[in-house]
Amino acid sequence: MNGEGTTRRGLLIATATAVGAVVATTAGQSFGWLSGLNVLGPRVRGRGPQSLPVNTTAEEARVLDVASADTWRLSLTGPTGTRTFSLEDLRTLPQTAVEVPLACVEGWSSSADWSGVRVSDLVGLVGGSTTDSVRFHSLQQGSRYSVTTMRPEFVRAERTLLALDLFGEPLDLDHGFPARVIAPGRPGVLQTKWIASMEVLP
Ligand SMILES: Nc1nc2c(c(=O)[nH]1)N[C@H]1C(S)=C(S)[C@@H](COP(=O)(O)O)O[C@H]1N2
Ligand SMILES: [Mo]
Repeated sequence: MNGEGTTRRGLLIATATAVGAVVATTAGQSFGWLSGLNVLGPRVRGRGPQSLPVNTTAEEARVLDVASADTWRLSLTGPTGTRTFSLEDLRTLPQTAVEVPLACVEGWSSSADWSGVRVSDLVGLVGGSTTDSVRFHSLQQGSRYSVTTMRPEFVRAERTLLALDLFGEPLDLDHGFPARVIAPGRPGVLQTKWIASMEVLP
């Protein structure tokens, strides 16, 4: 065996070890190759609260106070008018559990167990129908993530939720407490956190 062969083999072993370490520390999650090797924040290492990466924290979004306040209410507007719901009110409605991955354009994707109220149920409570679109407003102001419009095929889907829980616990503030959008098949960027209001569009 010549020197070059030994060196190459050593390199291969070192590389395989590094890959193994990355796979082990990011179990259950998939990341871009380079981001997995970088020493960056929790968003790429899968160590956010509740074992899910965080895109924007509640502090960065400047919603810490409003999102954690007992006075939070969901405002829901539709053809029959506007209704408001406390978090307790939402918890008395039928809850649905779904496993849905969050996929972020920043290069990570991570599956999670969510539960909450079907968006279609909420739409029905204010006189909306299965052909309606819904606009969601976040407590977060002045960001491109503050408002999302959802087309009817997602609104009526049985697995589209106003999610209240993540892995069986109330959402962490950084994951959108008290309520966020979880709609299977939509990109992470549209899974709006810290929902303040929903409007059934005319
Ligand atoms: N209000 C609000 N919602 C948001 C964001 C945000 O910055 N503000 N980021 C979005 C993006 S880009 C992603 S990938 C997901 C990330 O959700 P997570 O931080 O709970 O993992 O939230 C989405 N919802
Ligand atoms: Mo994202």
